[in-house]
Amino acid sequence: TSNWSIIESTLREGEQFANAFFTLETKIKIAKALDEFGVEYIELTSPAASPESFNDCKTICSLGLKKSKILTHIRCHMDDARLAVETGVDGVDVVIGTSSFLREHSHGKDMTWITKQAIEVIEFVKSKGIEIRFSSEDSFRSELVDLLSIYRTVDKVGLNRVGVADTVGCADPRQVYDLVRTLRGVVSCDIECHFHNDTGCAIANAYAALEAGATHIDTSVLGIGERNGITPLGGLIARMMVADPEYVKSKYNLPMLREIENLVADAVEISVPFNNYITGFCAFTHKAGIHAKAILANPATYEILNPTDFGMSRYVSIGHRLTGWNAVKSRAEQLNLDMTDEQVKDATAKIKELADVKTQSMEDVDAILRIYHTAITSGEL
Ligand code: HCA
Ligand code: CU
Repeated sequence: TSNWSIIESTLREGEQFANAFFTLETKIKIAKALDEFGVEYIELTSPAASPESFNDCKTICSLGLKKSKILTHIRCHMDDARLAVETGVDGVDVVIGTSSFLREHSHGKDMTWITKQAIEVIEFVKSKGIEIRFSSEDSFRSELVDLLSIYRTVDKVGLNRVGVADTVGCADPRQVYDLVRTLRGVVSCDIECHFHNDTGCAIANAYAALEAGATHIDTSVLGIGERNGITPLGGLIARMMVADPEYVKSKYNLPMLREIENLVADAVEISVPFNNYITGFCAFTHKAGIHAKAILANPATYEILNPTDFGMSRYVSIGHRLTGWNAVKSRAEQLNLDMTDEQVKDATAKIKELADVKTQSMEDVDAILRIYHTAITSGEL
């Protein structure tokens, strides 16, 4: 799983999130932050969506970002393709529904028509010297023969990537692995994957896709998108940091993750979830006495990710009934209070007694420690 890229779709899929409304100013801020973070591609809403979408796309293309290439995302239609190539984008992501659900209830076209249309759009975009990707919407509810046949055809025509999309979030990692593996044997171009998170598989599916030979994963910041969204940028980073830390660290400016999430959370008026990957408030908080003791001895005992890689810090929670004297001792040391183990154990018993009534804040814990310490130095204990 090394040699893959991120197609960051906060400014396309993310605009389909219920709360999203991005002004040009906000889009520019997000695009610059993503560029700074180091994503390889930034995908923007179709210029065919509205006049402002067209203008915003043009403006973002003219920012001259350092690293990220700009893509826009269009229907498989010549009118959209003509607009897209006028915006100055580096690449165009084309999509069309191939499942019977979408063929019958959305555009009403058969595979022969879809294939012909795809070739025309691909040839046109290529003729402008722009990157092109062709993707089938709702890939996992499409007929495998239809999918493979259209991918094979477009690969022969020649293009940068084909895309697989789990539009409804129904796929599981094994299905993803099988489909991408099969596709890897059929096309020679790159393979991009897009996973919705309706059943909580979006990160695992992205990982399975990479293991099977996919080269590009679609993400959005905090996973925002249609319904409950897609593979979150931070979640993919967390997963890949475990799989291949050096590669991830070499490519991305990891301490920026939190800033980008805060920026997007503010823009769409949500808060970062408590259990968010890497940046959730308790992502590096250790609580039970046994955990705290081990973490204080060696953080790797109970941490697979190192908070400092992301500019985050570790926190050992002390003022609760599950606490242990090792954690209390370490706090006493931090406070420069000279206490014997026996004295620390007495203080721990007091903390537990109080915490049985109500969780004690760090200030409460510190106060208890200071009282015990004063009592010791004054000879009362
Ligand atoms: C949608 C389109 C899409 C496209 C994915 C892709 C999907 O239904 O809004 O271009 O690969 O999920 O199918 O986001
Ligand atoms: Cu989608």
